[in-house]
Amino acid sequence: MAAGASLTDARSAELYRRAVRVLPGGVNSPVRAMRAIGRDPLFVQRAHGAELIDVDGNRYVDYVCSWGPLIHGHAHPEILAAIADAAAAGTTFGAPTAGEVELAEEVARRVPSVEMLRMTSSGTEAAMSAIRLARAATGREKLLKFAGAYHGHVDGLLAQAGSGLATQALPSSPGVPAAATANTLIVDWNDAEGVRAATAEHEFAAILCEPYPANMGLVPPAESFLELLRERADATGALLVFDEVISGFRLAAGGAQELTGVTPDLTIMGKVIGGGLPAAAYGGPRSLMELVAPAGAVYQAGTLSGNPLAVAAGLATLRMLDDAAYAHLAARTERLAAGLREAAGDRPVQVVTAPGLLTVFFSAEPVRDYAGAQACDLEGHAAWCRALLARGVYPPPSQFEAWFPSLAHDHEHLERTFDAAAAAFAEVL
Ligand code: KE4
Repeated sequence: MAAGASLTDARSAELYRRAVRVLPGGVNSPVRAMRAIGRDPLFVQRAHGAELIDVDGNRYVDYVCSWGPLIHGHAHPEILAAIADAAAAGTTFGAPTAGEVELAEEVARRVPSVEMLRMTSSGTEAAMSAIRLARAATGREKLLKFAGAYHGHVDGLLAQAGSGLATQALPSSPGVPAAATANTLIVDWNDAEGVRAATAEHEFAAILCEPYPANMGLVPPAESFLELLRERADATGALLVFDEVISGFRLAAGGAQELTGVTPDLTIMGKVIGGGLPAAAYGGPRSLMELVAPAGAVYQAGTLSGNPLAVAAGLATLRMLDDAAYAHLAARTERLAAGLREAAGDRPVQVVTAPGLLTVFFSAEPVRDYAGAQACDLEGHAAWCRALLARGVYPPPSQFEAWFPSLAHDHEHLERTFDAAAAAFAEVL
């Protein structure tokens, strides 16, 4: 697609007209609607490797990659073959399979703090269940989370900060009863004093965080911040819960807890673990996980939990993630960041990166927390994303998300990205 070319999106537009009559906002998950960047969604026809092709035949270098699962890119032949082989043996049994044991053993090898896990079909379910387990294990009810962190759409986590520091949170969505968030308290990310005050005042069942938050855009933990969470959890009898749905198996083989050396009590996993099919999990030491039914009394269940096709895709995905893959992904992400910084020149933009993750904040100042992300030039970011789409690059359509480069993004994909980014910056800033 020539630089500056506008998108031909007639087929997407026609599908969207039909979609909004039968799907809320025309989509099955809000961010896909592209409302945050001021355009209607593009409907995907197919994808392979780092490339996405929409129903109008427009080709894109894809940096959403289904929001993280596709660390090997789209339609990887080994993953497709694993899914096909599993499907030939049946799609679901409602009974245990060897694959579920193998996947749990594979995860335990990569994430030593996860001696045992329970699979679910979504990250939301895994987060909800991990919180229930933490409450059962501690006999406490209160939960500390961080502003801007997203852990799925369970009622108690659809919460916004209360009126004052360390006061009970308020629902952030209609339909969430005040009672559901009354035990949730919210502190700003990277606010050490806020954490100290909240954990001095309240007895928490859990301190829950994305160790490398990517749902306010990518905002890495400040120096020693995760260590502080570990120390406050130990000092007060709370469990430290890492939501590694995004960071897990991406930042490193063992996720953020390997990269930082800070070990949580429970880990929430998703995305990569299912290799692009619906799968997630929560896990930790046997002493905690054996409280979960039927070993213990904490009830949690799921018809398709540990689905054989998702397990096959997850196993194929993890088994290809060796040290060389992580080194390659980290180097590729750094190259992407460097090229985007060069394309931005001296414009008020912050390119933040971690292995396999990146965010371009439209901000003159570094972003340290959710308020900083909210203060970005959201209109400028939206215009830049629209300009990237018109030039064949598909960025995450929100300032509060991360780019997900994959092992399929090669030199040519990055060069196309840099050319489009430079032209888009010139157009909007
Ligand atoms: P799911 O229920 O969507 O499988 O997982 C929820 C979840 C939990 N924890 C973290 C850290 C997450 O990022 C997510 C979901 N991530 C979003 C993207 N930021 C999924 C995209 C969407 O909602 O459509």
